Amino acid sequence: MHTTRWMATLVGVGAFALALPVCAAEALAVRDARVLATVPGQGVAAAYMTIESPVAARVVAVEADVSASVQFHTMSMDGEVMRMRRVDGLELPAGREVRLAPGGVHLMLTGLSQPLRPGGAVDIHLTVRAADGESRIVRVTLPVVDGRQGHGAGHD
Ligand SMILES: [Cu+2]
Repeated sequence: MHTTRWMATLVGVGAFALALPVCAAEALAVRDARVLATVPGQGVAAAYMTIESPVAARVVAVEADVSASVQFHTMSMDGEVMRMRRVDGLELPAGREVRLAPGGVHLMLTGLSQPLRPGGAVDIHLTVRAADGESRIVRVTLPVVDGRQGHGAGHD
């Protein structure tokens, strides 16, 4: 009689509720993602992108297949010397663009296992933790672009 329909409604509601956090994390918008090409012998590469999360979240870890580790760096001038400092993660305020860009916060791929050539691409995985504790892994494909800004110079 009515029982079957009632059950179906319950299942529907349950599935919708479960899907919500997933949808929120999947709506993470990543734009202008790219990694700078390297020259032979260069073990690090800088990567940039613009990230926007609809909910307050934090990028707690980043991994790439082509590098031993991926770190967030900040950049600042110390007199005439550009200094980079590793930071632990990246805050994503709800609904606000966070720009990783030359001269500011950026991603650093360290311990590269291969040179990065213009025209290629690199996959990275962002572990994004929402304020409610829900974690998601978001894959981003970074095209390798020619970068002559000499970013690697600030690194060993
Ligand atoms: Cu750096």
